[in-house]
Amino acid sequence: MKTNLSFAVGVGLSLFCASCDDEAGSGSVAFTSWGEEYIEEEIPADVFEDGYAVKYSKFLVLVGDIRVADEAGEVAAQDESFYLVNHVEPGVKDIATFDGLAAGNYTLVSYQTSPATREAIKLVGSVTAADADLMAQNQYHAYVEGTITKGAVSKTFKWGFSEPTLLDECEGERDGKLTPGVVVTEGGTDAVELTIHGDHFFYDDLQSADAVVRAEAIVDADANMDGVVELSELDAVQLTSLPADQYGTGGASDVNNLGNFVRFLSRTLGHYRGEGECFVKNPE
Ligand SMILES: [Ca+2]
Repeated sequence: MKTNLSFAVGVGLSLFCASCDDEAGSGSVAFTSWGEEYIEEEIPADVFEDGYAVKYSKFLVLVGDIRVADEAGEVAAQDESFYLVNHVEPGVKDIATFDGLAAGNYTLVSYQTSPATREAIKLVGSVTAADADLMAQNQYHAYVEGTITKGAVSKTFKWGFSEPTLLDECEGERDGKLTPGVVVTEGGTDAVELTIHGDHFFYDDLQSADAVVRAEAIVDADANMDGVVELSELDAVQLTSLPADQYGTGGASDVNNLGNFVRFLSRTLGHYRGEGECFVKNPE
């Protein structure tokens, strides 16, 4: 069986010693994924500008094609698998671990939240084969179910997203210092959390740092009033029909309705070591 793990040892070092990893020292990088309390528990009403609260019952994301490269772009480790995680399940989940990396700084780390073939999907934790089939057959990179509530108002949603997304040049806080990529130390393990942010679906601006979390427009999109907000109902809401100070798109000029607004946000779920960021790109 073909393995998806591939390693490349530094060629320069191997010219000078027979067992370079021993000479230079080697270590590991262990990637995990976590959806934080917002996905495990709820996004409480005080987070929302308009007093709604959101509880997810399912939050599937495919996290994969993790690459670790040095400053020159030389890939030292890559795992092409896509790990399917249901972030409602409590706890930080182990996904990929790379051992035997020569000690040093690998400043270029990337991963994807992208659709994958069924063969490339690995099940994590309580995720079922049926979940994986759902993702592969629909070519979803994310699938979420949940409930939006405020007082007597309650709306459910079941949304699937098919937006291939490369999260590139990730950096985040490591030992209190903003650090690009990973740092491999001799005999050590750099533990890196690929963090999924569940509140992003409710951001009211695609690019502004002043975006707030709100849900009124999404709740109001339930045109047939059956208590379920469909993505197709979001598609029917033009952004120009919403309050002028909400749902700004910045430079994303092709986003003109609420459905595409939320689809765009589905590309921003992936973060790095908690609040750390990556560049959001299209995979090659
Ligand atoms: Ca509806």
